[in-house]
Amino acid sequence: MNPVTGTALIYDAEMTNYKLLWVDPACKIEVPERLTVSYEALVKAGLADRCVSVPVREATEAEILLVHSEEYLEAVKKTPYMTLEDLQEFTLQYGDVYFHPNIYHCAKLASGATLQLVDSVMTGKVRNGMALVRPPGHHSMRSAASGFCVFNNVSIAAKYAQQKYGVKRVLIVDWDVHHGQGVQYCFEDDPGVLYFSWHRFEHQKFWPNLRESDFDIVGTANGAGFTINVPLNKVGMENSDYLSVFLHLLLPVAYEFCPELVLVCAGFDTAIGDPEGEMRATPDVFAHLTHLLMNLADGKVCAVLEGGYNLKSLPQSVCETVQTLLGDPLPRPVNLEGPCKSALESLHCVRAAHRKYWSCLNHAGDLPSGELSTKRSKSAEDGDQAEINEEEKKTDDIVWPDPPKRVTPNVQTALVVPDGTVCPEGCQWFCPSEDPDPNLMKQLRENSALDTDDTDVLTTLSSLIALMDQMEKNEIRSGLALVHDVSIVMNWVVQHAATSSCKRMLVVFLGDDMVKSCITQNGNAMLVQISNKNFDAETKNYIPVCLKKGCRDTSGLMQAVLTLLLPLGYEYDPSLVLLIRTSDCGVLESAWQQLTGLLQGLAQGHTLVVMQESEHPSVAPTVASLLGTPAPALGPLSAALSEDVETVEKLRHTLCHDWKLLQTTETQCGGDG
Ligand code: FKS
Ligand code: ZN
Repeated sequence: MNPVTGTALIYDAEMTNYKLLWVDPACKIEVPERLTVSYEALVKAGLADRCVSVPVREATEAEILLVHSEEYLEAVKKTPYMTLEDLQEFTLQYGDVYFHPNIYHCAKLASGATLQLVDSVMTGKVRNGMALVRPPGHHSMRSAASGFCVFNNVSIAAKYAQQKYGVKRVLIVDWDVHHGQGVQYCFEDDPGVLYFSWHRFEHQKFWPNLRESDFDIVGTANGAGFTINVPLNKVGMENSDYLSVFLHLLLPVAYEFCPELVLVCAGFDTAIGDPEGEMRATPDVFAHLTHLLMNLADGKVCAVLEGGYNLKSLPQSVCETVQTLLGDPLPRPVNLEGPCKSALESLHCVRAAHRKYWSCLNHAGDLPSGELSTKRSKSAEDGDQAEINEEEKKTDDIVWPDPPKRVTPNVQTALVVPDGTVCPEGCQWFCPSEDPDPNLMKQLRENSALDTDDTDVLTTLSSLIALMDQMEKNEIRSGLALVHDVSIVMNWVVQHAATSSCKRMLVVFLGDDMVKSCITQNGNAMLVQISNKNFDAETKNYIPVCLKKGCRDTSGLMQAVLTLLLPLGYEYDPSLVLLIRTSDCGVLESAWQQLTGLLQGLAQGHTLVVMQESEHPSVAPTVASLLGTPAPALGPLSAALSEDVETVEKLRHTLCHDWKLLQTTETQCGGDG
């Protein structure tokens, strides 16, 4: 069966046909242009054309009633016939929202568009997609409009997916800067919907000022543990803060949960320049957030627009999201110097509050004793806050560079494999653009470690080196080689990297061979080895991860990948990833595909996979992951072995002095270390 491909884009200009008709400072940022600039940016970037355009429709009453009460629906239904005065009065009963004679129509289209997206993805018409809608949805409640929202688009979609498609586990990722309390209330007791939200909170001083937005609100009854709130208590959060929360909290839990569908409340008021959020994440961070979700749920990711009020960062962020859904190489991650103190404090509190529900967090520390929570440092922070308030807060003046253009190389995946290997669809044999460099061949031949008679080995090595050079020049995205001896090849490749154009190489080695010797203190490579052998970490850039069953236990492996390898990789920011496995490393094919897929967020997708000759059956699945086919789901993960958890935690603890993205608490690194 061919994998599902394609990205749906759902938009209709009709949803720009309502606006605020009176003066209300709280609502003036929610303008029709939000939608037009976003759509136009997609058109201008050539992204809209590459998507499957799906028409909108109105949600039916029955669909709206999946979430809302009849009384509320009946009330909203009357708004098209109200006078301006009546509309204003009607609006008054709700908070920070406005009505307009055409908003009921638009709200039905916004919910209907979201359902069209879910249908397109669930029926396999497309793999994933985005709906650009207005009004947004995540604040609206069973019987109330709130925060520019009339009907709760994403909640309706989740109920619809449960009902129509029997989806048992839905993950809702709310990356909007506001807390989607409407979604939280809708599913608070439902273990079939995992709701994750980070939000500007400032110890409840920020709208919607709810006690139930704090980290210790985790869901009720059977739904306990299935609501995850990450209160952000300071403004100015950056890429590192968001990425840390994904790597150390959302993703481990999401993999344990194993969703069948991912819905994103995709608000971009979390981005730089936004007057509401006042955060500082650059638009390219959304490419990474999107990408990190795309190997869940067999790739079924539906992004639905919520907020976003800076008319420059909003369209940029929308483009980054859609371009990622389409499968283009990711931008190099930028500004990853580690999370701030306040983000770490929140992260720690959330992890502690959820440790009893999720085995991947079971080892997380306890909550700070005494008076709980992020409220502890409230008084300390009040000082800073006053300072910020004194300066005029002007988000309009903030400037940031345009996100770099994401160029797709002509060649997606090049193979260096023995004759007779089947070349899977979408990739091609590697033909070096130049003849092998005679000097290089001489060098290779002179190396005593090689059997010099073996011209095959020499040709393979010189091909690989040529391939790496072409990846470095961005002429080829990724590569895969089947070789006689992965350790020898790895040695050579790493040595070559030291003298080549490769800036930084991340080597990921799955297997028990002794390979550290090729890594030197001053080389330009970092080696992470996952095995069941206890190798010594002699140099800073050799990181041995010893798991009890090596790579055989998928839970342990995923914990190591998500909370150790990926944070290291993101902070190291390699220009090339060398991914190697020995034939006896024991990794399950699906876990290997997850690893391969997740690593595509690094080095703009420049991954060179090296495997043993005998592993030709793995070529097709590996190539698929390199090409962006979502890795198969791992099934709900059981707890990792406690020894493995301890190993990974210990490593994080020792390494977080040098690698700030490994931190999950303020004090982890001993402060004075
Ligand atoms: C003005 C206060 C405005 C209301 C904020 C509503 C945010 C709405 C949103 C949505 F996604 F729903 F659109 N307070 N300084 O961004 O969450
Ligand atoms: Zn928002």
